[in-house]
Amino acid sequence: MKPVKSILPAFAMGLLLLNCTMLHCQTPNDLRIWSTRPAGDWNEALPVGNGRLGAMVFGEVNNEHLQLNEESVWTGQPRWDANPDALKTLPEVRKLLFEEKYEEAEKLAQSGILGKFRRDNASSYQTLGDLWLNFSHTGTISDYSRELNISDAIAGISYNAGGVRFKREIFSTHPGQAIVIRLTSDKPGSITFTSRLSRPGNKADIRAEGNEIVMSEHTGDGVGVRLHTILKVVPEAGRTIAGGDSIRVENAGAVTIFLTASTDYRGNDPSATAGSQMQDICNLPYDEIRKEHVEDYQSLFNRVTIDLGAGIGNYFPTDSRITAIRNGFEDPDLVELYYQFGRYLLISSSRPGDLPANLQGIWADGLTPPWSADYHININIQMNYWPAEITNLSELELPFTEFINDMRPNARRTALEVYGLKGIVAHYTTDVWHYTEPLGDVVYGMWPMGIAWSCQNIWDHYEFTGDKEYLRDKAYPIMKEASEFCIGWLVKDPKTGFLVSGPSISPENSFRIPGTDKNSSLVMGPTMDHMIIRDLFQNTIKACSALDTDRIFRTKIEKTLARLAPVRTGKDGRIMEWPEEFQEPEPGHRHMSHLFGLHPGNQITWQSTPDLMEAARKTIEYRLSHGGGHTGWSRAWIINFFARLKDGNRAYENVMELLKKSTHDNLFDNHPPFQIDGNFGGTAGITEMLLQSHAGEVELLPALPSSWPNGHITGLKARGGFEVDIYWENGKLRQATVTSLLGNPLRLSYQGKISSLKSTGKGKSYKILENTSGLDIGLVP
Ligand code: FUC
Repeated sequence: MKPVKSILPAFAMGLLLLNCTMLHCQTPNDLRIWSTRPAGDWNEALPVGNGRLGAMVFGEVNNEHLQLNEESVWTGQPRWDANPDALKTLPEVRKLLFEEKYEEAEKLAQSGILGKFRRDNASSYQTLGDLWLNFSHTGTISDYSRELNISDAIAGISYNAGGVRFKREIFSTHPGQAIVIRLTSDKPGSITFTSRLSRPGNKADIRAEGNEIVMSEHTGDGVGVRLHTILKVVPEAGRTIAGGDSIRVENAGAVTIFLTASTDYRGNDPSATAGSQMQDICNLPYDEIRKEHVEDYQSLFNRVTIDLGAGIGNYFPTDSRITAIRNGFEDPDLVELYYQFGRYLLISSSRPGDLPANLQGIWADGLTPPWSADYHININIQMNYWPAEITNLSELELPFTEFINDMRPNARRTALEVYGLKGIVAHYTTDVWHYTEPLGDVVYGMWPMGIAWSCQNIWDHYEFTGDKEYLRDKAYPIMKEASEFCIGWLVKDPKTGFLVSGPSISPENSFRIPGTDKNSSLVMGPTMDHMIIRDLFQNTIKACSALDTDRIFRTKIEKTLARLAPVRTGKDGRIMEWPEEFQEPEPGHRHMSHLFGLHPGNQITWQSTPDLMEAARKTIEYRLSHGGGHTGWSRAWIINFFARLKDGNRAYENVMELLKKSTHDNLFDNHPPFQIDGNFGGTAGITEMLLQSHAGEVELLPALPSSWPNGHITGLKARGGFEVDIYWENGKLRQATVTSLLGNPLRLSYQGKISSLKSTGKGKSYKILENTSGLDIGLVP
């Protein structure tokens, strides 16, 4: 790709910059998503969130709109929808599949194993409602700007109206558990507006009294949570009039608006919870609330800095930068912004004690968001957490572990009643009521690997933090039960003698039944299942050793592992997705499940399986040449694949494709309309280009593209408890610093050069330089 910036005539750039200065626009290295116009639709609005409570800020001058979310606003209830015939049907489906009677097997599994109830229509995440602030500015509006500053997690709107400069600051504070809006102007007594709450469906009870509006509803027409929202308007000077569902403020000097909300999802009284949250915050000075918010946010966000080289992009509004990227412009600052935005989104949608980030994090409009904005566990939620450990946000992974932990009672019941087995199992998706039964259509529903895959993220938290208590009390009990299920689930393939998983699918993909024009999905032994089970078994064995526990169980896993079907390559050199080399009706399918071993797994590496690396590359190329990567999350996964293949330029090409084809103007991942996994997968992929630690060594700059010749990244984390800063120049390592947080041995690599320390000092930092024959590691005094 030709870097357009190098051919922009200098005088044109000068003019642009001059213009920009006049427009109050940004300075380089600002981490701001900004625009010179209000959001035209939801996908242009700006997200704020404190892990639980969030808003999309539209920024209209006369009609400010905040679409609100609270993570537990869900319809539905706990249910049990397992197919009562499952247990007796299972052996027959397996027999039919081993006899290669795919059509019959799939039909039987559909009627006899999958539950008949369509759970996807029975429960959904929903919007909390909408907040409206109606101003009636007249006269000329000028110098409008709307931004989200992701270095302090504050959204801002400013404009001139009738010669007065107005400003709004909006954030969602984690310490304060509230959304806070501050309205100011440069002319005393000039702020006049009406505030109102509403909720789609018009079923909410909304009352305004004094300085407060209260909104409550029992969602799902009574089958769902009860929600309670309080809005409090605190003006400085001026007067307040409440009536009906709104509060009017006239001629105030400045106004602070607080919004708190709760549901009864955790068994609490939501009005008491929202009330006490309001009580705790509404009398504090704004500056203090703001300061505490920024400090709390930055304690997480500031752990990582990134510089991929400077451009002129920061001078331009984010929407025009996305357009420029689509037209071939290279904008390393936008990649930095996109990268840090992924971290911003995780900090804003996943805090310890809260629910994990769903398909849309916490930001979803309306009463029926796509896929109910649920928790898909056949890649999506796992991808949400890929950046957590590596970008130094370890504690934000904990909601995911807790969520899987909370699924265990249902998951145990499903293992026992549906499959007659010990242990825990869940399928392609779940919701806040933690359902685990196989439901829906075979092509996505007949896949009992949801928990087993999640165990990888759960184990990773231990690998990065070395937190033994977490391993003993949280991770290992889940991994043990997931392994118990898999041990019982695997059956001997009469043809090969290996243990295989089935009946199961390769997530959401189909094959052509040999000799027919029909498609099917169900087999005995999809490759991905074996990769996931191998990963789970290997990690559970390591966990047993680390905790010095369950030796008999450990031996049982080892014996099962030894008999597990190996990865096979087909005649054309690609990794086989199914046990046979079937024809593929959709060769560019978005799921690339049989590459799990390359990423997020570690079974396929240059160090241990170079042949499979070549096969993996062919597999990706084939998918891409047939239109693969067409969803944001799929494209983001491809970045991670090429990073693991150590092909920096191909990884970069896919970063650009993600920005060009799957990114909205507000930098949200576009999976029409929005899905957050692509954002998280993108941030993870860029990290994997600069640092990897999955193959037993800490590898610096494994996939540095030629487009980022100079730069640095600081504060990344590596397995084994290391914090890593890397600086590079002219495409080569200039210097790295590795700080050992746990005192573990360190094996470092850079471009094939390897250096090791048998032990490191806990808390000690080491400076790494490349020399002609290897790497120098020196203790930083
Ligand atoms: C998986 C994907 C879809 C979508 C859905 C929520 O099933 O195949 O693209 O992301 O999850």
